[in-house]
Order: sequence, then C-alpha cells, then structure tokens
Amino acid sequence: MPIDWTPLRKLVAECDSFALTSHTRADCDAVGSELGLLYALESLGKRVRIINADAPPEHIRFIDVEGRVEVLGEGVTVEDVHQADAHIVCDTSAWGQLGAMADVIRSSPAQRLVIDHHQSGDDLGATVLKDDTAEATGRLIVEAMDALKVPISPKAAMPLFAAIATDTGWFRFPSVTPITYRTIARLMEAGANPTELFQQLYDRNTAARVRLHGRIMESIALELDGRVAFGQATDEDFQATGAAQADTEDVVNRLLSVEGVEVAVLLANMEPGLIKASLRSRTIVDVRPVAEKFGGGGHAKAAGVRYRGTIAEAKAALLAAIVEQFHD
Ligand SMILES: [Mn+2]
Repeated sequence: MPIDWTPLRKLVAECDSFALTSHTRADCDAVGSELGLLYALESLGKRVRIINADAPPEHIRFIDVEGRVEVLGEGVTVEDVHQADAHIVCDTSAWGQLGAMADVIRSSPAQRLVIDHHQSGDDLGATVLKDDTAEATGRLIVEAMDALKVPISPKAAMPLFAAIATDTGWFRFPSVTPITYRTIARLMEAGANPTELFQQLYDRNTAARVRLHGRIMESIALELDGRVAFGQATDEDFQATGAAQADTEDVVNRLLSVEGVEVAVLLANMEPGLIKASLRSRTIVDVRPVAEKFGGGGHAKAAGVRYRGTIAEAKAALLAAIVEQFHD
C-alpha cells in the first residue's frame, strides 16, 4: 500500500524542531534514513537532531560524514530530546528496539510519527506511515522528500543510497522493484557513488572478521533433508579470532547460498546464556512467526530473535518452529 504522506506534511507545517531516532545497533537503513530525513527537514529551515540510544557500528559510521548522529547520555540529555516539537522514529516500530530511547519517547509530550517498512511492531502512540512491501525505509524517505517537495541534496544522496543498497543485499532481494532502480538512479544523479560505497562497506574486512566467517562456514549443519542450514558463532569462536559480534553481520546469507537450503539460521553467542538468532528464507517459508514465537520479529524472509539459553537449545527450539512453518 503506497503511503499517504499528508500526516508528514502536516507535522512539518506545524513543528519547528525535530528529534529523529531509530533502532539500536543501527544498520545503514536506520542511519541513512535518519540522515536523509535530517537534511530534508533542515533544507526546510527546521532544527533537527538525530538522537539514538547507541552509536552506529564502527563499520557504517562513514555514511555519517558530518557526525550528525548523537547518542543519548553522551552529551545529550532526556530534556534535549523532549525539547523537540516532534519525534520521528525511522526503520522500526517496536519499543524493544529503541533501547534507552523508548522511555524517553514514551515520556515525551511531543508529537510522534513512525516511518517504517517492518511488518512487526508495537503501538508507539504515533502516527504510523508504514509500507511493509517497501525494500528499505530509505526509499520511503525519498518518497517523503518528494511529498515535501525537497530536492535530494548531495549530502542526503549517499546515506540514502547506502540504506537502499544494504537492505536489498545490493539490489538482489525479491523486495526490489523497478521503483528501487528509479530511486537509486536519482540518488546517483544527486551524487551518490556506488563504487566508493561498495568498497567502504565490503572491502574493509579485518582478518579477525574473515577468520570468524571461516569458523561459521565450518560449523554449517544441514537439517530437514538439507532444506534448513544452521551456522554458529560460539563464545570460543569470538575469543579465538578476536572478532566482534557485529562481524557476524550478513554471514547468514552465505549459509543460505547452499543449494537446496530454503531457510538459514545463524546462532551467535552474544553473552553467556544469550543467543542472537538471524533467520533467512528464500522460499515461501515464513520465518517471521518463528522469530515471533520466541519474542523476536522481522519480515517473512528475514527475521531475528534473542534466545535465552544455549546454542544447542536455541537450535532445537528454532528447528522445531521452522518445521511447523514447512507444514503450514
Ligand atoms: Mn530497514
């Protein structure tokens, strides 16, 4: 369903200052959407700050050229957030994903708006502008800019390109449509450089990261006649390689590359007793209910959950839930 942007136009007409936020452990779609929206609103003369609960992971910080992403508690107070006339939450609609910003927004008298493309979410007490068929929130921000009649500035073009490119696995996920490519063409015309961006994103691996990937690949286990693949990153794997938890990003898609595999799951030991499970599907098998069963969420083809227990327990529980989806 295309979004009717009237509520955004109304909010922008009514408000002078905005605090933008997104989910913790931000990805390029989160930060890129925030930056695109910040530059769009600033070009309309608004006072805008991006305030997140935590800093973006190191490897994506380059998309924030001017260092506009601020972190709650690091020179930014609750009062600073509450001073804004309006809060806009990008790329999530779940309280649980907002970290410490959840309570700050909950207790704020300001108007609230959500711009998102995730199916799951909570009632944030906000006006919700959502298109769960959209490939990236970044593309929705470009739509919002069109609705606000704001041209795409060179400063906004690169982070928005990064948002769409990364959320589509560099334009190859089924969520990609001709609109994706038209939007991307406009972002390139506005100054985004795909070659540079790709190199910055993917050709800056550390040896530790590549070693961790090696261990995860080594761990691959096939279940259900080869239709489900599990990979794991144990505490020992992190310690032996010196890699960080963020270094597991995207590895689950490699597990999905095995012929015949329909669902892939990467289990990463975040801390003792806490397993982060990333689920991917490349068929009609829906992994969102699997994640939701254990308190997580996401999309039909990409979902995630934090599971309390051991890797073995997480694997057994998730496999049982995945099998149910194969039968539905
Ligand atoms: Mn997204």
